[in-house]
Amino acid sequence: MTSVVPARTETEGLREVEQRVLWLATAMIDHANRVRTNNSGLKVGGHQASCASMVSIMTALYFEHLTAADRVSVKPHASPVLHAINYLLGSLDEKHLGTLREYGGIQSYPSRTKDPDPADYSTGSVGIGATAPIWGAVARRYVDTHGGGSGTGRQYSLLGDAELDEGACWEAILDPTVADLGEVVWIVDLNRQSLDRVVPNIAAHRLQGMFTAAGWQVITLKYGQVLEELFTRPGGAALRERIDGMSNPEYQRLLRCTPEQLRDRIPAGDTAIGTLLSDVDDDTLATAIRNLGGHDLDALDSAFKAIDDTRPTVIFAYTIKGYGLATEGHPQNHGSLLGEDQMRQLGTQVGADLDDPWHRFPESSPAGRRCAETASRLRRRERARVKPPQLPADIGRTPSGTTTTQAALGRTLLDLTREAPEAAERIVTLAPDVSSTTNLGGWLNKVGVWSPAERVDWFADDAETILHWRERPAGQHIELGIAETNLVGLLGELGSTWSRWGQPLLPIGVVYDCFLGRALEPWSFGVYAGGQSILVGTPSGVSLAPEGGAHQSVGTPSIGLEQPGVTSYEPAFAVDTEWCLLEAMSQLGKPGGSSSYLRLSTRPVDQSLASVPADPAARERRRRQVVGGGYLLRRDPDPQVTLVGMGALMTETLDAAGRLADQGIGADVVCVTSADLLFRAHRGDADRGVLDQVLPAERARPMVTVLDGHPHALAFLAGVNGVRGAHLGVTGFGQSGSLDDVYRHHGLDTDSVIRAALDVTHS
Ligand SMILES: Cc1ncc(C[n+]2csc(CCOP(=O)(O)OP(=O)(O)O)c2C)c(N)n1
Ligand SMILES: [Mg+2]
Repeated sequence: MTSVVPARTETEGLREVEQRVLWLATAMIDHANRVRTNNSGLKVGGHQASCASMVSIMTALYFEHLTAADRVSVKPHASPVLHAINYLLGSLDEKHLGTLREYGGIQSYPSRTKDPDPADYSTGSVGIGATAPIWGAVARRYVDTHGGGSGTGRQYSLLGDAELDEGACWEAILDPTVADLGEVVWIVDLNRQSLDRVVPNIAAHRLQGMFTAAGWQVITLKYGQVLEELFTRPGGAALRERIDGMSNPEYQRLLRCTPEQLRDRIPAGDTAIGTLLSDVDDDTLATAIRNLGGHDLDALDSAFKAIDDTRPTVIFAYTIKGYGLATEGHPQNHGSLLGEDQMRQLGTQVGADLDDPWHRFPESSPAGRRCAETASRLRRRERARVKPPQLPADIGRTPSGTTTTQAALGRTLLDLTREAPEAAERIVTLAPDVSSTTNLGGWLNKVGVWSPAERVDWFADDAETILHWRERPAGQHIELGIAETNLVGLLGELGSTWSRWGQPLLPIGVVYDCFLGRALEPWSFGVYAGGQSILVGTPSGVSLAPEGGAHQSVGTPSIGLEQPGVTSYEPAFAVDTEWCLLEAMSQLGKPGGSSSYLRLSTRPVDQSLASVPADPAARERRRRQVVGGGYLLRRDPDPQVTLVGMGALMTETLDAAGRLADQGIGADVVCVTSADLLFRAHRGDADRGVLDQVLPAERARPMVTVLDGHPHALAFLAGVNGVRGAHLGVTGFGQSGSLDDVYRHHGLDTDSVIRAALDVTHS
């Protein structure tokens, strides 16, 4: 009979640290669910099994390999493992350990902004946290090539295997910039279980091939040293073949068998395997069958040492969900919790005490020393924060003639390079293959496309090339493939450089407004995680008429109004667009800052419809109203109706007011620039002042609201002064056609506005 030789790591305290991390993570969840008073009767929850499968990986990474310059994204359900490690490293106070999932306590999923201990990336939306370090790496390189200060270091992503089901992962892996990011390391916790099931055919070799094809280094940690040693014995090759060939569920079932059952099931009639196993004692057999590479600290050590930093690396670490716990390998263990007896049994197994669960290692013990050494290795130096640049509130131009809000975006960016060069240097624009169609061409020609290394522009001498694609490290536009999830992933990270490296950027991403929905969840998650950015949806609505129904956005004004952490604007005129953009930019890159969404249009609008006051004080008053949410654009001496328009439909709104006046029906006209800000004022979340100016109570009249989007977004305005309202907008999918055709189709043309006004005034 043979037994297991103690590994190097056991003599250096690492094994003890690993066991304590397992204990602390499990006990934190136990405390939250079983010990802490719970008056609501609602399940608190937590994921002991998901934690257990990541414990060895994180112990080996943090306590042996990580450096202070590295950053780590931890899979959502392993947050207690991160807290346990931070506690052992002295960066989380004991008082927090009993607060998991409590109001104001440590978070269910790692949170950069809410947890009291360091979490480099927020995770929780599977696939998004996993890809964040890729965008963190790009953002860091961008900062490095624009003044520096961000340093170097690996960007680790510790992800669950089922996260690879998410398209976000593959969108990111396939982006052409990513294959050059040697600092990116993904470690896949390959426990072959997702939330509901043991994944029958995870086909690791197929995944490996996909990463290889994308230019990644692939390292696979399948078996641990105990099994590897058995494979070298007579019958070992057959044993390996047998285990390799097993389905995942069959393997998982073995984890719940007695040694006697194992001796019966594993050989499956193969006498060589039977003989081999008969030479192994029960304990070794039980250890061997669960001896996977992702739980072998020495194997993990070798894998980390094998990472070459010339290209991204993925380590497939085979693990067992619930490793070391009574729930180990059970198909439904995702959310299952140990009972008191099982906790006591775990305590005995790992040398911990349920009645004194947060006990620390003595400082002089090998484990205590390892914790202290690791803490000192991982200590980060404080970074001084550069203040966001000074931005003008008003560049001072007054656009005339006919133009679009989309054109105003490009114009304003270009103007800033002349009028506020220091601020302009902090702007970085991003597009998922739509720079030219969203009017960024002029800006791109001026600032160039960003690339970590200079690239030859083979069309530089082609006189017929209007858009110059100069790729260089000083460039300020980042071009991505057509992947909106990547766009907002990078947007969030560029919007976090102020907090990570002390370098504020002003990131502006453009997307066709109809694809905002696709970008929304990851963008929202990025905003939740602290990224501050501007997202521009353009062109929008049905006003891109001939483009047709496939490209028309309907619900985005409501989305903008409802999205937390974001202020949304939908200006109608060029100068209003400039002011809103400058206001949005002034909110970026600082503690307490926020993001914005601008909904723009390609609809040409006569700028004289909203002539800007010439007097500087009156102009400034208008600007303040514009960035505050809206302004009273037309005052009738004897108003009978209030017409409220937004964005592209101001032309029809004003036209209707003129024709109503011709019929003797006076109409005030309000131009809304931000339904979001007006709603906040209406609700009492912001100063009501803007509403007193936009909809003064003494001028309250029946109201018609008009926008190129779902009418619901402006309908609340009738409630400001409690007037009767009619609400025009888009409620169905659309058609291609001329602007007139399309507006008529949706009941947004001037005639429809007039009819609605007559209806509400009972004229
Ligand atoms: C976008 C998204 N969809 C669904 C979920 C719910 N969810 C959380 S974890 C999980 C399964 C994760 O499995 P895996 O990544 O393999 O983690 P592990 O087995 O380590 O728990 C699911 C479906 C989520 N958090 N985010
Ligand atoms: Mg899994």
